Amino acid sequence: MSYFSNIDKIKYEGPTSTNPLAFKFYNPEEKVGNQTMEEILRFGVAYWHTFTADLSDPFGTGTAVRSWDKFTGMDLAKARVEAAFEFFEKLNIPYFCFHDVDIAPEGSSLRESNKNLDEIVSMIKDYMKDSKTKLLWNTMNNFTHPRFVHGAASSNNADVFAYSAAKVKKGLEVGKELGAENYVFWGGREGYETLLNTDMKLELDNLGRLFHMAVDYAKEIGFDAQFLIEPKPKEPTSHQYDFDVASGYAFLQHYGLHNDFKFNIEANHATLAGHTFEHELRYARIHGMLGSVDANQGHPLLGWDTDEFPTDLYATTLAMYEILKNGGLGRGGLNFDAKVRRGSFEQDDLFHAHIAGMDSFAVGLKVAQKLIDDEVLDDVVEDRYQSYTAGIGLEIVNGNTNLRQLEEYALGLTEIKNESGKLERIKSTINQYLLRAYAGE
Ligand code: XLS
Ligand code: NI
Ligand code: NI
Repeated sequence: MSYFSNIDKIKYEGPTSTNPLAFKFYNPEEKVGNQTMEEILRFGVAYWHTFTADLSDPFGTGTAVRSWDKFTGMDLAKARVEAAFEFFEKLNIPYFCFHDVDIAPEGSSLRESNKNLDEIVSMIKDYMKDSKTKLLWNTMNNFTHPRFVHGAASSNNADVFAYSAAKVKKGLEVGKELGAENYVFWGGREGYETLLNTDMKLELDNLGRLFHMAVDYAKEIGFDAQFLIEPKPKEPTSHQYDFDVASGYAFLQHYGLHNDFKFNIEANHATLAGHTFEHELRYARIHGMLGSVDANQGHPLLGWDTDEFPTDLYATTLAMYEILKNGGLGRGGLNFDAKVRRGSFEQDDLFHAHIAGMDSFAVGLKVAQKLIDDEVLDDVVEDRYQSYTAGIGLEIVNGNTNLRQLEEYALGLTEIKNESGKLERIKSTINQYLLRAYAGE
């Protein structure tokens, strides 16, 4: 049975194509540097937004029209798998990601939930045999059910900790079964509302304990995926423990987990934390912690996780700049943790949204590669930090000086001369690179 019978395989038709169901910039086989676009970008579809969500919001019920919604329960879960693999094939997407509850309904007990999961996982495994689409990562939803009201590993209730741990154990087994490249922890409710009733130290320690147990169990069963933490500053709790990359990195180092984890960085979470997307990518990159990306964008006027499909070419360019400078994403990828707007309820919108996101990152990739080839920003930065390449600057970075010597040096200075940061000139150059990419140059 076909769920997208009106849609053919999406092909690359080039920048002048007027076919809305074609890629204009994403050409999987095209080489950028010495790899193909497909190899560098490693796009993934988020199962929850694309096959499970109904587009409801806190003020309105679902609007999504989905041909698989005529089913319920396990039949619906199975129909979604069929629809998903048809979608993957038609979109020519190399990866997908899911939470346990996206693919299979929760049962009335943990045992029953696991049984439902096993059934769907084995169906997915069968579909994967005939598909090029692989599992970028899986995760467990330890935040939606009422039992997680006070958190999962950071709950005040030890039974909830145990339940969460049991779910993570299952998640690792599922990841192994399906050959996942990564395993993600997004701390959905790992945070707190108020300190008035919270033992922050115990909650953080327990979170560290669960991560250690996960690392140990993965080793025990021979699941060699890269572990990833996905920071987010707020929502649903007002204080999420994995606020951003910097605080997450401090947490990982404190608990001795930094060699076992990297970060899954989401654009909209970066902006919620008051950072730019590229700030988070840079912070992770320079510490060797950039693992994977949840590719989306926030609404500039709204202060929550709107999870829009990424279409801002400036943002995709600066993101790809960091990713290329990182030498790529390794086992990670660009997972579209993004949802069509509530008003975009038709099924075809799912294709249009992914095409928009894939084309936007393809443009970003090409422009970023050009900026790197021409050393545009390298030259700017090199020039700006010249003072550290000789004289007193070189002494400072080589660790050859101290406060006494620096005082002596400073006392001898008659004038300190700074130079312009030339921000507007740099932005103008980036615009020029973007516009030349549109022109196909
Ligand atoms: C929510 C998160 C979530 C994670 C996976 O804001 O982005 O979707 O990516 O649990
Ligand atoms: Ni995410
Ligand atoms: Ni998010």
